[in-house]
Order: sequence, then structure tokens, then C-alpha cells
Amino acid sequence: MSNLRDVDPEVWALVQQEEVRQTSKIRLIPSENYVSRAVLEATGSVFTNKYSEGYAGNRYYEGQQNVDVLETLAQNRAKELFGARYVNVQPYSGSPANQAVCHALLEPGDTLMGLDLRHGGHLTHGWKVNFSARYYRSVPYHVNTANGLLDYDALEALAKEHRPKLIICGATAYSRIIDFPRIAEIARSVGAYSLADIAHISGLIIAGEHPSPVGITDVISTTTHKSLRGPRGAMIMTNSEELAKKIDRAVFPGLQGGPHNNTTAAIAVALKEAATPEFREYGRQIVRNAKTLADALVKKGYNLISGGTDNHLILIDLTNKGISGKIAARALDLGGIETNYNTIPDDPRRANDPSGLRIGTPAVTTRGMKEAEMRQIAEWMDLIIRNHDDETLLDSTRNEIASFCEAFPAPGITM
Ligand code: DSN
Repeated sequence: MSNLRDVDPEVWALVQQEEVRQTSKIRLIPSENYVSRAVLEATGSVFTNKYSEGYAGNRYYEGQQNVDVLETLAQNRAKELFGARYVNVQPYSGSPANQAVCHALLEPGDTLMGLDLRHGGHLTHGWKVNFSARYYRSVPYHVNTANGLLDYDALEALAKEHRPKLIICGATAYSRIIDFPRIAEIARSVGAYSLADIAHISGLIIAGEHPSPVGITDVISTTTHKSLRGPRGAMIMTNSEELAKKIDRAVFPGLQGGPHNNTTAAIAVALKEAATPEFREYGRQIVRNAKTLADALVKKGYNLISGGTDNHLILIDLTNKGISGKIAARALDLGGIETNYNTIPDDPRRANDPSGLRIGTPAVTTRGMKEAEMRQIAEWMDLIIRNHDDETLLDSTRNEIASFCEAFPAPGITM
């Protein structure tokens, strides 16, 4: 990065510091990862210089000789990997992708249903301050708070009562398998479209660790930067030609201008990487690691929502430990472990200082950590949470973790 260093030493220094931060910490935020050097190079390529409103073969700017090939390549790789007939790779990220699906399938004021944000859903699944509840009528569904599992019977009853036009499934804080066929069937029975937002689990679906919604729900959206391990971007997939046309029109010109071609390049690279046996093994190890970490935490008296995990993610209710999610997350970060605080279903505390802590294993698995390391991480997490106000202990643990991390190089970071 010598050019960056010469032109803008301030930004260069921040990049260096971020590289150190990302390599010297145990990163457990379940939506984050480390991309390869190849993905970073594509993201930083000259495709950033080009405008390409439209779609391959039908653009509003000339000079698309390479962009058209690139975007078609990314689409074809996604089609092959996920088994989908139509793929749009232009959404800028997950929220714009979900916005585009709503724009394609709904009229303002139509009813949509999604998992309540406080029960593990996403902002764009109908949370009250989001476009998805401001421009549409949002009827949230929930998990059963007794067992932390999606309550499909209650969802069905709500759908029959409210007759939504769209049912969204998928989550940001749900650690169990989602029954896509059941949700698609409920949607069909009330004349609604179904959307599976697989942002968190797309890498696990490729690895065969979670059933795929392709061919089951009408539409699938995903970000490309979580377990899929690509750049910050998104894709929308469907097997219906009619819906694909609506979605394309909703993305451009409905919501967006020119696609970020440098991101498209990096998505294509990430999809190529994800089509390998190594990636499938990576996805399997993510789940083995999450289950091992969950078991170790349970043995230490931690209360996990739903009792454990089937995927990459663990949601901890810290109530019995007498500490809030925010205080625990802050102490863990100071102690060298990056997590995020999160609401638990029916959380009696506020969202900015909730009872829960959300962790996941995609990033640590990318670094090559396995079951033994997960057990060690559980030891450190427990030590830090029990001693969260002991600054000396937090400092020494952070140093110990930084040394531990040296044995697990972070892909993409060459320091
Ligand atoms: N912000 C993402 C997450 O952390 O789950 C969802 O888009």
C-alpha cells in the first residue's frame, strides 16, 4: 500500500491499525469474516471507475466490453453454486436487496410479515422504524419464548388472519435450522410471496449444513460478505422468470443507479472460491466449531437461547450471570474478543443495553481455528465476563490472545 501511504498517511495508518486489530483479536461477530487477498484485490480494481446502469447487453453507458462479461460471469457462478435460474448481483448490500424485493412484489400499504427484530429478525423484515414498516403494513411473527424456536403454528395463524402479500423468513440472531418448505407452504396457502433472506447462512447452504430455499421460496436474498466470505454486497435469486423481471426493474431503475462493478468483480471471485471442496469443508467446520463453543459455554453455566446451535451462531442470555450484554461485550473487546450485544426474545432490557450477547464462528474458522481453540475461547470468555471490571486481567488476556492469534494467520492480511 505504498501509494496510499504516500498520498494519505492518515488513512494508511488507520488501515495498518485495522489490520493489527483484526489479526490480534478473536473476532466472533457472526456476520463478519476475513476475505481472501484475491477478493480484496478485485474490490480495489479499476472496475471502480466504470458506470454501468442497466444489465448486460442493455446499458445506458458505452464501454461495457468487460463489465458485461464480468457481471454475467458472477451471475453464472451464483446460478451454478445455488442452483438458481435467475440472479441479480447488483444490490449494494443486504438492506437494499430486501428493499428491492419489496419494491418488486408489493405496493405501498401492502402487508408483509417477518420475524420480529427483537426475536432475531432483521431491520428490513418489518421493524417499525425501517422502510419495511413505514411504507408497508408490517405484522411481525415470533419465536416461542419458552424454547427459543420459531413458532410456525403461530406464524400460520397470523398469516391466515392478516393475509400478507409477502412473508419474509431468515434471521440475524437465530441459531436453528429454518423450515423453508413450511414457510413457503404457509405463504402459498394465503396467496403471499415468500422471501428467504439467507444472508447469515449462505455459506452454510453451499456447504450442505443448512437446507437451501432455492426452488422452495419464491425469492432468495443474501449478502455476500458473511459466511459466503465475499465483498460487501448482495444478490437476489429466483427461479421465476416473471419475478426475475420484476426484481431486475426494482433494483435498476427502481432503487439504484450504477452497480458497483468492483464489488461485482469481487463477488465473482468469492463465488469461485466458494465452489471448491475446501469451502464446503470450511462451512462444515463453522458448524462443528459453533457446536463445540456452545457446549463449552453451557458447561460453564451459560444460558443459550434455544439451548444450543445448528448453525454458525450462538445467542447467549446473560441474565443469570448478572451482567448486561453491553457490559460483557465491552469487557470482551477490551480483553481481545470481539462480539456484539443483542436483544434476546422478549428482552426486558432496552436494545441499547440488552440481556444478550451474539457470537458466531465464521471468522475464527477462516483462520483455521478448530474445536480445541473453541474450548479455549470459551475459557477466555468466561474469565473475562467473571472479571469484567478488572482492567489488569483484561490487559493481560488481550496480550495472551494476541499471541495465540499469531498461530492463525488471517487470510487477506499480509502483515
Ligand atoms: N448487520 C447484520 C448482522 O450483523 O447480522 C445484518 O445485516
